Amino acid sequence: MEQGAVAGAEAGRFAHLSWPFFGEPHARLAHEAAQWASRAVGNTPHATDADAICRRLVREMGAAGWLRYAVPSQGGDAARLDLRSICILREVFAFHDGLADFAFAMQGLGSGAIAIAGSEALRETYLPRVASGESIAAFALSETDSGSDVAAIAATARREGTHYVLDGAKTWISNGGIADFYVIFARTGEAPGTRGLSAFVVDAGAPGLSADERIDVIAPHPMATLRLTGCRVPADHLLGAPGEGFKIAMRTLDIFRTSVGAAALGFARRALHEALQRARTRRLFGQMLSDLQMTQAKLADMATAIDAAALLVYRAAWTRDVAGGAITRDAAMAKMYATEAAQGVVDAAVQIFGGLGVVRGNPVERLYREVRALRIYEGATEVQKLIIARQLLDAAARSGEGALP
Ligand code: COS
Repeated sequence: MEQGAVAGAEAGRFAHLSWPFFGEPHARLAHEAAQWASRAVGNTPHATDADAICRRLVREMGAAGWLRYAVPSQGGDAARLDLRSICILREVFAFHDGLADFAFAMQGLGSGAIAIAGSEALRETYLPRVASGESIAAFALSETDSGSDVAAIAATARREGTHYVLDGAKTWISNGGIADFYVIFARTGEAPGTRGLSAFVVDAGAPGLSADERIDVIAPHPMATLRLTGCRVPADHLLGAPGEGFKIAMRTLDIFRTSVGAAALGFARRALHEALQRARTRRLFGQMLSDLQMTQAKLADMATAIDAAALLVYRAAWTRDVAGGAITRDAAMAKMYATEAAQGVVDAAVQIFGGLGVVRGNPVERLYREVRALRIYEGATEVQKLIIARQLLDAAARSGEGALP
């Protein structure tokens, strides 16, 4: 589809910005970002050079000022991030191109732990460069045997004088290979499990760090396994106190999990948009595809799922921005529901396109590949269910719910 037509369709899909979660600046942000994206972001059907595209997107998003929404550069206080703005931008960028959403989001996720727990010196050194797009950030939590089960992290960090020495491997690291620095979580051993982990800022050029093992995924983007072999990191690159790494990771994810739901929304809205165009122009059985009730039922389910997802995403974002307090449960609901719903919406769009829907280069084929990982990364759907259920059970135990009056 022509970029102009996509931009034209955008007015309708911003109707939700009149919901009470938003102020006038949010609507303005969405329209400005959409205009920029329709000019600057190409639809990369199956990127052959995802590294180069991401580097360019980060530079251009920095220059255009978008990255400042994901990275609190002045003073570097994570509390100042406006999560609704992050979500709006992810929706807009995902609508146009998964790599654009990826480039934007990873700057925030990769530097979020510094904004949350970094010393003033670390915040001043790293955050302005991430916000301007001069520096690329990455978040290195997962390991081969520690994806959902963060307590099983095996990479170690031991103190040696003025440095920590890191050993082990981290994997599934987005921006691995192109990042200028990594926030790496490793075991410092203050206590077993989650209480013995710490977070470090490690420059890509640190001796003993290698990011050469690249991982090729179905929606190509920069990703690698990191090897740490006696990797020396200055002790003042520790984030927060030793042993606080797990909580820092979870606080970072509380922010960005909600925004994964927003990216899913962007993919789903694009899928519905493409499906509507197709249904209105495809003739079969002597009528239009859109005249068939089975098509109409699909479109109705898609639109309802999108609105339900948007309500959960922006409820979580509004709660963080305005009402205050923890959003762990709300973020988990938003991420889980929006990503699962988007998978269904994109799948329905592929079905409406028929054979064309699986032809490489078709927008819905791209969406089909792009949406899948969202149900896995930053906490799989199963992890979100654990988080929601635990909170319910804890609240019930505290209030004595379940006991007969
Ligand atoms: N914010 C702040 N603190 C948090 C928190 C949050 N969102 N979630 C948990 N904590 C705290 C808990 O309060 C607890 O504190 P105390 O030690 O003081 O009691 C501590 O952290 C441990 O919490 P918990 O017992 O819930 O940890 P579990 O090991 O049971 O882990 C899950 C729970 C599975 C939910 C967690 O490991 C998780 O989110 N896993 C998925 C990780 C992930 O997203 N991986 C993808 C990598 S990024 S692509």
